[in-house]
Formats: sequence, C-alpha cells, structure tokens
Amino acid sequence: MKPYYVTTPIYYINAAPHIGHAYTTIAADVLARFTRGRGRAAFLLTGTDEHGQKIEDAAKAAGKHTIDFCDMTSSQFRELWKHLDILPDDYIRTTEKRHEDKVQELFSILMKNGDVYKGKYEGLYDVVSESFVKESDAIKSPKGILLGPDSGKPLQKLSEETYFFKLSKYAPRLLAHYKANPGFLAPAHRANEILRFVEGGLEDISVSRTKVKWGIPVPGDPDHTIYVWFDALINYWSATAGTDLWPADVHIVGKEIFRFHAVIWPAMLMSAGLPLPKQVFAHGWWTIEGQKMSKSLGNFISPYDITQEFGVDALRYFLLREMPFGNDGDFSKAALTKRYNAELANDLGNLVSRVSEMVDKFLGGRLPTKPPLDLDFYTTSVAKRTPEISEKMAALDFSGALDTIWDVVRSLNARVNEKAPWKLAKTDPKQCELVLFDLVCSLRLVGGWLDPFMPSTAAKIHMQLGVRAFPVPLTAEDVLAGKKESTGLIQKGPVLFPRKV
Ligand code: ME8
Repeated sequence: MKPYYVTTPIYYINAAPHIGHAYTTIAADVLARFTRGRGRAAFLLTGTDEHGQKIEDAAKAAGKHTIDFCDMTSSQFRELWKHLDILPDDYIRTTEKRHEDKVQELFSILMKNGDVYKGKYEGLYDVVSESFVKESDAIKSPKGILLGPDSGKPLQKLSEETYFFKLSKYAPRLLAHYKANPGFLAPAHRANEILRFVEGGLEDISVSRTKVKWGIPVPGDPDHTIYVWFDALINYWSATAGTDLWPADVHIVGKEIFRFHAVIWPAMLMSAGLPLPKQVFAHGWWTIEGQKMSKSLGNFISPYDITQEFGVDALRYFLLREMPFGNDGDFSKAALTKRYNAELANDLGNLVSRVSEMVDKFLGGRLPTKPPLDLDFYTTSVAKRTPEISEKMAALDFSGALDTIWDVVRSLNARVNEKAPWKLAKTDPKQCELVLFDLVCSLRLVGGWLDPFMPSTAAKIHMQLGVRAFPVPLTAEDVLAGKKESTGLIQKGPVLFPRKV
C-alpha cells in the first residue's frame, strides 16, 4: 500500500509563523504519526509559498533581494516545525527548480488542451489574499474605497493581458464528483457552501500576471508570470515527482482557502487528466482573546512564547483539544492555563506519578513476570476504547479522540481512589499487585494513544512505566502479551506538567 499522504497549505513567508500556522501543521503531524503508529507508512508534506506580489513587496520593504528574503523567512517555518516536534517528510518551496519545472509542465498541458487561453483581465485584485475579487464581493469603505472582503484592505484595479483557465467548463464535472464522493469535501457544513457556490455557476479565472515579475514564467510567453495561486496549488503534486505518492489522501487547509482547494485545484487536475486527492478538509479559525488575528491589532501569537511557558506538548494538546477540528474557536491564556492545570497536571500527570510511585513502593518497581489473566478493568473499560479512538482519528476528529482518552484517564483516577492500593498493600498484597498491574497496562495503552499528540510526554510515560522498546504498545494484544518491553523498572520520574499559577 502506498504511504498515507497528508499535506498542509504552503505558507506565505512575508511574516513570521504564528499560532494559526502551527495549528494546521500540528494537526497534519498528529495524523501522520497516528497513521504510522498503526503500521502504515505516512508522508507529511509542508512548505512555503514564495512567489507573487505580496512577497516581492515584503522583500522590498525589508531592503533584501527577494530570494535572500525568501531563504531567510522560509527557514523560520522550518525551524519552528523542528521546535514543535513536527516531522515533515518533505518541505517544498515554490522557488525550487523541481517545483517550477512541474508548474510549467502542467501549465503547458492546459495550454495545449485549450483550457488555458489568452484574454484581458479588467477588475480588482487583493494583494493580501493574492486573489481576484469580483466588484460585487468588494466592500465599500465610508470614503468609497473598495476593500477586499477577507482582508479589509484596499483593492488594486487591474487592466492587463492575461491567460485564463476555463474553470466554467468544469462546474458539471465538479458537481458530479462531489455527489459521487460524499467524503471528498469535509466538514459537511463547509462542503455545502462549496456545493452551492459551484451550483451557482463558475467563471473562468485569470491565471497569469504581466505586472508581477516574481513568479514562474508562462512557457513560451515570458512577459507573463503564472498566478501565484495556480503555482502554489501545484506543490502538492510537484513534490511527488518520481514517487508513487500522488494522489494525496488528505489536504488539510484553513477555511479561508477552501474554495481554492475544493474548486480550482480539482478542476486543474481534471483538465490535466490527473487523479484527484481523496479529501480536502477545511478547519476553522482561531481568534485571539476574542479578536481576529491582524497586523493592525498586532495580536499574532508566536508559538515560541507559549512553548516557553507551557512546553511543546501542552501547546500541541491544547490546540487540538480546545477547538473541534472544523469549527472556529478562541485562543486565550486563561483557557490554556485551565486545561493545562486540570487535564495535564492533575488528571494525567498525577495519575502517572501515583501509579509509578506505588509500583515502586509496593512491588519493588517490577510487575509480576507471569501476567495475571484477569486484567479486569483494562479489558472491560480501557482496551476496548481503541477502535473508538481510531475511528475518530480517521475522521480527523482530534478533540473527540482526546475526549475519549480523557474519559479513560479520569476513570483510571477514579479506580485508584476506589481500590486504594496503599490499603491493599497491607491487607491483600496479591490484590494490590493485580490492581497495579491492571493500572500499568492501562496507562501504557493511554501513552500509546497519546503518542501522536504529545510524543515526548508519551515517551516519558512509557519510560516511567518500564516500556523500554518501540514500537510503543498501541494495541491491547501488545500489552496483554506482556512483551519484552514490560520488564523495565517502573519508577516515578520528574513531574510531567508542573502546575501553573
Ligand atoms: O493562504 N486560525 O498561506 P498563509 C487557524 N500561501 N488557522 C490559521 C489562522 C487562524 N487564525 N491563520 C492562518 C496561504 N492559519 C497560501 C496557501 S496552499 C497551496 C497556499 C493557517 O500563510 C490555516 O491553515 O496565509 C490557513 O489556511 C493558512 O494558515 C494560511 O496560511
């Protein structure tokens, strides 16, 4: 089976990465790690979108040569992914030759088959979102200036010769594809918006610029550069050159760029005769302390500020727990601190340290070499939750999977309180051993479930619980089989999540 191929958007590099970029890339990493944990190879692609007017302007403002500026800012993204424990399998930059060649190749195919033709574009352009805007969609400022509907910034009036892509021709085929593949666009409420949009009919779109020099030249007509979105979308395919990766299993994108991925990209692929991705998933947007993130408010949150205070795993956890994937949500320090203390420090951290400490104290840090057969709680209440978690993960319901995991974590805490092994140690040592064995197996499994979300925390949990070998025990069978890895010494380690005040 070919690797499970998951992508993130390629990010604009005119400014430093913020929490929104981190969100999408962490989600994609969690999905890739989860897939690998289940024994299937996964391939995670991310990268940077480096052409177009916005980047050209930003480089000029920074007083740099455009490519030097790109090199500098692109590497900030790459560094951040390392810091956040994200493991991309490839990192594509649209200024790389391997990408530029493929963009020209695809553009040529579309020129040859007649879907790209020359004309003239008269209309509005939004540099912030790098998109052509219909006059009817523009917003009029009190002074009568036309503003971009998403960016709120003044629009440019363009009048230039351009190449058009016959998007209009693909409306019926797109609609047929959506109908025949109900999971192609997700979540459903956003899919419906796209459906209505396409049902309303599509117009041909401009796919080249003559006034923008920082772009890939149109094959055979170097006065034109290829429109930055047309160029950018192709990254998902260009990165797979020479491999069997295409088509992608899922493109994860933010809701504001869903249309590009759900309408234009599939139509481009149809025109080129290439297979379509299996799914495009549009997640929601974070506001910050109730406000939209914006330059004018200067409220972009740097992921480094959060990880410095709370740690990388807490950020990964919070982002995927707080806001159901597909919905919008708010990022606030208060909400983060609350979840950190209640769920990470109390529910999880305390449980791991209590259990490991008791095994150390009452069983000399070792589990019985011959596992007891009636792992009562583990079997009836813990291991059987694995399919539910897997189903939620496969549906990209990250917060739902974490809800289930926390349900189990809380039930394990309740069990510790109810069984009171510290009392059993005096009155019924055999029962004490059994209860602790059951708890250790359960927690090892919890560690396995958490591994994609919080890889270093999962590794620490496993270390404390005597798991010495990888792959981590993800399945009930692994743990029940009492595999080799269960022989390590179990002892309390440093506090996983020190409480915040
Ligand atoms: O659009 N909440 O790049 P970009 C959640 N280069 N996610 C957010 C967010 C927020 N407030 N802000 C940003 C581009 N994101 C194009 C993409 S793909 C072929 C080209 C995330 O740098 C989210 O994933 O503006 C969003 O789609 C992406 O960053 C936009 O990044």
